[in-house]
Amino acid sequence: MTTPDSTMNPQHTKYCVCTICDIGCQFRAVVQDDRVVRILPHESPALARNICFKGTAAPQIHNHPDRLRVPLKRVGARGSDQWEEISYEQAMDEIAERLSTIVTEHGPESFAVSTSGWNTQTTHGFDRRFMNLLGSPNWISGVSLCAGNTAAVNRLTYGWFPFPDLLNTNCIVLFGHNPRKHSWTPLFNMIEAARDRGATVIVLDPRVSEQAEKADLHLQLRAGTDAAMCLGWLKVILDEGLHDQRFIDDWCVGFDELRARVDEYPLERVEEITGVDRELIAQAARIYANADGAVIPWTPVTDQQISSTSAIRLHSILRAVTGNLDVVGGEMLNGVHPGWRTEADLQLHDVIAPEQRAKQLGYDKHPVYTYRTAEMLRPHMERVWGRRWMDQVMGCHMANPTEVFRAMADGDPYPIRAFFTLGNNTLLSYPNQHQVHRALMNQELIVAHEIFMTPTAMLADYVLPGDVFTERAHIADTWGWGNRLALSEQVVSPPEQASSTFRFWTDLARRMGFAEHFPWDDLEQVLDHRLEPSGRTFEQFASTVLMEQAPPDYRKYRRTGFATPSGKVELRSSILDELGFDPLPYHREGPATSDAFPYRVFTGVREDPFFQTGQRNIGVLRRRSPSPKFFVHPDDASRDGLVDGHWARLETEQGHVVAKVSVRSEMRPGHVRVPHGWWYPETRGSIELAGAFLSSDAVLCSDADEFLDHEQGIPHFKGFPGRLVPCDAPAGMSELTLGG
Ligand SMILES: Nc1nc2c(c(=O)[nH]1)N[C@H]1C(S)=C(S)[C@@H](COP(=O)(O)OP(=O)(O)OC[C@H]3O[C@@H](n4cnc5c(=O)[nH]c(N)nc54)[C@H](O)[C@@H]3O)O[C@H]1N2
Ligand SMILES: Nc1nc2c(c(=O)[nH]1)N[C@H]1C(S)=C(S)[C@@H](COP(=O)(O)OP(=O)(O)OC[C@H]3O[C@@H](n4cnc5c(=O)[nH]c(N)nc54)[C@H](O)[C@@H]3O)O[C@H]1N2
Ligand code: SF4
Ligand SMILES: [Mo]
Repeated sequence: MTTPDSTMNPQHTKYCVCTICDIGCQFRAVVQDDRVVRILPHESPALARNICFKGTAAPQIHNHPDRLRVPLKRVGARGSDQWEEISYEQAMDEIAERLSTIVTEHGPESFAVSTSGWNTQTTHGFDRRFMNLLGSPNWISGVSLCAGNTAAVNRLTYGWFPFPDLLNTNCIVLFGHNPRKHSWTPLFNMIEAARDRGATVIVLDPRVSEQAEKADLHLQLRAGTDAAMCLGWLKVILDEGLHDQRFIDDWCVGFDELRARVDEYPLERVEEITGVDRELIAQAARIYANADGAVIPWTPVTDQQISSTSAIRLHSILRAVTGNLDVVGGEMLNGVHPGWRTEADLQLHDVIAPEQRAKQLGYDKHPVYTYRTAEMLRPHMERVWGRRWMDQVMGCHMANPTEVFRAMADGDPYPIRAFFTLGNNTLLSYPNQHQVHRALMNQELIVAHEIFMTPTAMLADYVLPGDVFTERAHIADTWGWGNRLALSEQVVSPPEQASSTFRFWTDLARRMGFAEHFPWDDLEQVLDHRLEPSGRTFEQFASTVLMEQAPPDYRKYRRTGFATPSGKVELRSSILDELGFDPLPYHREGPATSDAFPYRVFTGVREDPFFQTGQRNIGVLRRRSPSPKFFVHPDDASRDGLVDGHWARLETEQGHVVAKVSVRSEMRPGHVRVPHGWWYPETRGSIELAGAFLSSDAVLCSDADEFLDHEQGIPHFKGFPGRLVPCDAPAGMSELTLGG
């Protein structure tokens, strides 16, 4: 008897780098008849555990019946989700023509792009390249709220964004950061290994998170008070002489001024602000400062709060004054792989005219994350790192998202009329969703490059179907942050007319007069170009390397100095000073709670089955977490009549959303967690924009000036005032019946 299998072609296996989330595990894809049938762990025992159940669901995601396969053109009113199928060539011709008209009429700055870049893998270098040739500085990204802004702020202090040496460290400090078995698995595995080796783990979190539960010390601080906590740690460290005086004398500037600022934060004050016992604060600071090699890994919680710039700077300052910079077990200033051209090297930032750069929205008001600061750092970056425009974690010099959405919605200070979104669910991915919606509704041209029909794509004029990571060749380089290169092979063909963002930008650029700057015909040619400094082609790389990393080179600053104006670690930032901001770190209290809005609301606690706004349509994942949840403490729940498993409405001055109540003793009383990224793909066609406004945290978060960090213009997601009331399930919700 013939089994169905024996009639098929044999299976084969290749290596890919997963982009379902942004940590990029390398694993094996098993292929049969041009289809990924299964995902297997890495063969190397060191890497085999770096895989989660989202990664193994790649076949269900990539082969899902909802995958977009052909270009779509809007036929009904914007957002009505009515489309006609058109050819890729027609779509590209029309997009090029319409964009040219808008740019001619309103100037190149009237064109904005939003992308995150890690899932499309090829977007980032090429979109900026195109925009720089065109003359538009208005590029924004989700990394403005996640690591990209940490990178930019770290550079103010010591000219680079370091990578924690988790393999050798003796102490790990997690500010909220909570990697788990199915959330940033490789990082979770590294923390577990360090713990097994005897490293101390300190967690600061208003909740008893998974990491807090296992920690040696847990400081259950009030949300949004991380900067004050760091100032308290510094107070202990400096008062007790636990700092590295020699490193400070030789390599830091501004120590006396820092000391004076730190003295404004005695532990009584820090205890009052953070709600953590002063003895516990002192104990944690001592453990960190006394460890022989300690790290404060990057965390999103300080990227998303009102004192973000100060809090991130305080992490940098703690690293420096305790002598943990560029040492074994500390924070490594690696630079990039010497045999590799980064995305920044593709971007052509010297081509855009300086006066166009200065039109970047945010350049005047919130400059730290814009071209303005990057221009100030340029000679120092070149001196130390050999690159004028280093774009660590995808975006160190972008427009301020809030200002971009205001310009799109209201034409203030100038109109933005065309908006492209690639691999980003823009509507749900920034604060003030109602404003983002108005901004999108007010555009003449929106193009979305997507793999699924998201609420954002529903608002577009053209939706172009994207390929996925198994359908294109790539070398993953930790987005310009680390110096590791990992091979990702194309294993199957993309469906019908789906293609990469590289193809999109190239085809658009060639239609708009920039052909000579887009000479590469396919991704392998691009990879040949990027590998050229190493003397290898992509084919040679792919046949010899799965993953490689340049060897560590500690204390390089002794040869080069730091990439700051003084060449030293700037405890007092000369750049912040020149920009007119406080050059020393401080704590700023978020908007106060009141009788009307008694809770401190924070967004986050990522859910294992989903990455950000994605995968709510993938049955095998959604069944693990069918509905969004608010977390509240039992005392708060009983006072407010909230019942576990029942629906409630969370209201802020900005708006309201619904989710199910999850009563949890792990929560700090008075706090409520709202999840990020919820919409309901199963309601497409019955609820407007597939329920994009029902449960999305972005509806609640304000981007009014009093909610923004001064220096970067980052919104306060960690502890804004809100109230919870019981309510009925939202109307029109169908029974969950999802394929895949
Ligand atoms: N309100 C609010 N905003 C936030 C956050 C928050 O907590 N609240 N979190 C912030 C954080 S931490 C981050 S990292 C960012 C994340 O921002 P993003 O990384 O942009 O994540 P999403 O907004 O979910 O959008 C990703 C989209 O890419 C699509 N996609 C996936 N793979 C591919 C591909 O290969 N090609 C193409 N073309 N598309 C693909 C998915 O279908 C999905 O719609 O958001 C930030 N924004
Ligand atoms: N499965 C899965 N894994 C993911 C993601 C995903 O979407 N799904 N997303 C990835 C991405 S892009 C990111 S950025 C990371 C984010 O993942 P994490 O770094 O773990 O961040 P969150 O899950 O948002 O929240 C972490 C903790 O911060 C605490 N917290 C809230 N407010 C504060 C505060 O003000 N201060 C302090 N110190 N703590 C606070 C919360 O209680 C929570 O326990 O996860 C990554 N991993
Ligand atoms: S943690 Fe999971 S989703 Fe993220 S890259 Fe690894 S396998 Fe993919
Ligand atoms: Mo993130």
